[in-house]
Amino acid sequence: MKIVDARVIISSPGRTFVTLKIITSDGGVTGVGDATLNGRELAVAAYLSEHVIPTLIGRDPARIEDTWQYLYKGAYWRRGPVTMTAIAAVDTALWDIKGKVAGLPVYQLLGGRSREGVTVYGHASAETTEEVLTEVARYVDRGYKAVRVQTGVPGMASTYGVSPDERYEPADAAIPTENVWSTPRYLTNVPTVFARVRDEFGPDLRLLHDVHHRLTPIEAARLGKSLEPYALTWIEDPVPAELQEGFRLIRQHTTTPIAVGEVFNSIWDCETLIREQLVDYIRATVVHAGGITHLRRIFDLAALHHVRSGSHGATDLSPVCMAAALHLDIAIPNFGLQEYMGFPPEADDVFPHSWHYADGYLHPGEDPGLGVDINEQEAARYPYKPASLPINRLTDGTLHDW
Ligand code: GCO
Ligand code: MG
Repeated sequence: MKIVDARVIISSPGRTFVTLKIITSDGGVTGVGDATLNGRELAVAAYLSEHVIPTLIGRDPARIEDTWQYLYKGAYWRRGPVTMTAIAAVDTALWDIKGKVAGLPVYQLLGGRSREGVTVYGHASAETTEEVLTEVARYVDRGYKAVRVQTGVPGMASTYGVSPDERYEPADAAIPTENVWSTPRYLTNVPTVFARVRDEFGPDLRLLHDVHHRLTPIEAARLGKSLEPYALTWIEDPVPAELQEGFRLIRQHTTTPIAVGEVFNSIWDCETLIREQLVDYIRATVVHAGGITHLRRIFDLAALHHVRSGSHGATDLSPVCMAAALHLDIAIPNFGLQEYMGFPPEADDVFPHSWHYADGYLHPGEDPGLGVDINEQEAARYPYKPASLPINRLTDGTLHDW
């Protein structure tokens, strides 16, 4: 069996997704991989088309590990979001092919089921505390066991991650829009929000909060401390994570668990954090961290150090990535939680999938391979629409962390 062709499909069904499809010589067995890098989609598409696909033709698709090493070590320029997203797309598609050839869902190839379903968390966001209570209730009514809660910062015109729509779309314009941010106002407000939410919904509902990398370590320590009475499952991305050592300070001051990693591309981005047990959940995901092969390596390292998975699952990770994430989530021993924001209905049409939601859990389905495909005719109905993530400034105009 050989790879005879591969193509990159860019389509914007409600938002932009980049998909790699690999075609083999064997009776049309194909595999798909997500290659979406929000706001930088065409960079990955070019990397794949210009530099990767020509090297894939003629290769044996069964050699997943060797292909991974070939693309990682062979490029000389290791890591980085563009490279690792491209490698992830190839790796994911090859696992899809291997599953189809074996006649097994990918999770069976990863060691089989370790749990009955993948616990997910949904996103409750609203401008005010009063409104967000209604949003949380909507998730609870639909069976969610975990909810992420975000509100606007009082006095600020807009806040990232807060939207009147159920699915907030992070990339909202071709040229980045701007939000204004005040750390003091934010730090005063957040504990008041969680006091109300905990009071209203009782002790069992798992609550999460995303800081979007906006604090310094000492500010994050204060936030974690102030939230301790409300027993959050995690605070996410409390500080920018380029400096892994920064987490030591947060850790010394608070027992609120910490999640990090949606922007990580490789095991080297989280090696210190995991080895020193500075975080509780690692949020790296298939599409941005080198595919199933590499993410499995990260999760295995994490398992040695009491760190659990909590993979990113925003709308900009395609239904193909979600399928791959679920096969890993259901198989690994140290699964924690999976983010799930749902997809626009057009995206579900473009990507028919066997994974499904029921009563607080996602299930990968039993189809051979990943159980997801791209309907290219449908995809062609949604031409590429450029969109960028917003930026963030302090009240005096200083460009702030995202
Ligand atoms: C999350 C994320 C998203 C990201 C987005 C970037 O936790 O869901 O922070 O909101 O910002 O996926 O592309
Ligand atoms: Mg996040």
